[in-house]
Amino acid sequence: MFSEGVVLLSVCCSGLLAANSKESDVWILPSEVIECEERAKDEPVNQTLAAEACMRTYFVDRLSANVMNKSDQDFFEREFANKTFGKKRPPSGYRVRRDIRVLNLTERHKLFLAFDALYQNGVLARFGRLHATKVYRKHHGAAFLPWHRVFIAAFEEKLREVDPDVSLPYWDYSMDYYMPLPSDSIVWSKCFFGNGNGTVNVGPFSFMYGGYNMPISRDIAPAATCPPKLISKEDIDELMKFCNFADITTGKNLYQDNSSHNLEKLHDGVHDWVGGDMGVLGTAAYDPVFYMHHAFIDYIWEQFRRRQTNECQVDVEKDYRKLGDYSVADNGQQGPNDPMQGFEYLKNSAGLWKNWTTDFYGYEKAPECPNCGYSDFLYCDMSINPNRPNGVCVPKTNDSCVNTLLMAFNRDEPHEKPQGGGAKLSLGPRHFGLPGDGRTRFMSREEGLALLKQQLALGMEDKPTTSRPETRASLDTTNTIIISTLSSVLGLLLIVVVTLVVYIRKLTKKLQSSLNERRTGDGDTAETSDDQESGNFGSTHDFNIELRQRV
Ligand SMILES: [Cu+2]
Repeated sequence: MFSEGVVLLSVCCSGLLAANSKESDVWILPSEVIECEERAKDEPVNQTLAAEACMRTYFVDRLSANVMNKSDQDFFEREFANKTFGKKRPPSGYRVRRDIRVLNLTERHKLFLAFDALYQNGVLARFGRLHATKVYRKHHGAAFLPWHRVFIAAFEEKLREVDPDVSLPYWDYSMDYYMPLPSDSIVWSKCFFGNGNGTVNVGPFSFMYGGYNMPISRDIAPAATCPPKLISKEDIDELMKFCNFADITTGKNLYQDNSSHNLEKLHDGVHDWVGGDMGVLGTAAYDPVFYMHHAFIDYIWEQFRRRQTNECQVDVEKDYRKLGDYSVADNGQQGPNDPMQGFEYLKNSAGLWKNWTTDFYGYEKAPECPNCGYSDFLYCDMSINPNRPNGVCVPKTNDSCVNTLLMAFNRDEPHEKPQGGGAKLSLGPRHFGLPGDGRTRFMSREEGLALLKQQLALGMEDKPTTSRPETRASLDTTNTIIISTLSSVLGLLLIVVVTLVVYIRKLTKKLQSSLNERRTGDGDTAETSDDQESGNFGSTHDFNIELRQRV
């Protein structure tokens, strides 16, 4: 387990092996390991092996704390299995998901209270453990989108049991992307997700305990060897050029060429970008940010599904990856007929049902210019993105969070002592996101802006036209095609007419000469001269022979 963790830790984005000097900085020995090593010094044993054993004991304890227990299994079976969940409109009714910056203060407060209730009663941890158990049954493969759709719908249903006014918001980071430094975004303040760096100690999720019985922590926009990225609007546009589930999902080959339009890989990048607990599959779903990240991934998928239905004439309930191309691990658990872990009475293909977004939930369109959802935390920027002449909504910076009414959570002191001595819990399977444009929270806004502009200019090179000129360009192309086709047809007609004229002339001459032949009894001279005249038209010659025979 331990060695696997270390290997995976050094696997950089896109699966390239890279020595990561920054990561090694965080290998401070936990106090338990130091104590264990101290004890071993008095024993007649190989000290290197003893040190390894101390580390192993330390981490195995924490990893096992993360696995689903019997009580969790009973919970998911009782709450969701063998019921109508997923088949009928849920007990709490249809709900609409909106960007979290569009919620007003009361709505946010109600949302955070519902999260708190699920934290206090242990439901959040149950979902965290379900997500952490057998991660390859639902990651790095075809089941990723359908499984997470059901997972967050189930979690949302629990939120609504606490407060039926609440629906799960999404975090549209394709807006944060256009800030010079997305790590400055308002979401990383006590008004929303709390701090983005280190143990979460402000905001509605402060001092929530996550995987391994440690308070959740984050490491947004880290200065890694391959700095990760958020998903941009250009990334979403790229996805929307495709028509099939297989085009945007992961199959057997994780490193396939379609990575720039692989929604799971793009999603992995956001996990890496948030870092800390979110960066590791085993701990990600303990951080409430997980659910809002996944609501946005699901929203992107839903837009893709609408395109499949309306523009591609694809049946979204039947379109899956082909047999034998279900997952990297190829563990026979990501096929359409394999049961969904935690929701075993459902098959993976149940995540493709249309009724999720007709009977369960819908999405309010992401905020758009000029009003940006009338949010206090967004503004319309007309100049930053040359790809979008109508402007993009951009979040304000975290110093715009001035209202402290949301501090009603009694978690400002850890209720249980952290067991580690500052160990970085980046162990276990990691996500495999795409490399970003290099922006980290450690640089100045000027540097960030320069990198963002460079990135957007690159996008312009790839796609030299924005949406409007694109339409014009395609119209021009259509015109060119029509004109060239017409001229070719006219040219052909001209050739046919000329041929016919020549032909008729020849025919007339032949008839004339045949008549002369009859009269004089000598036609050979006339034929020779006609052959020379007809030149290229071999068939005319044959015709002449036939004509002569008949005549
Ligand atoms: Cu996941």
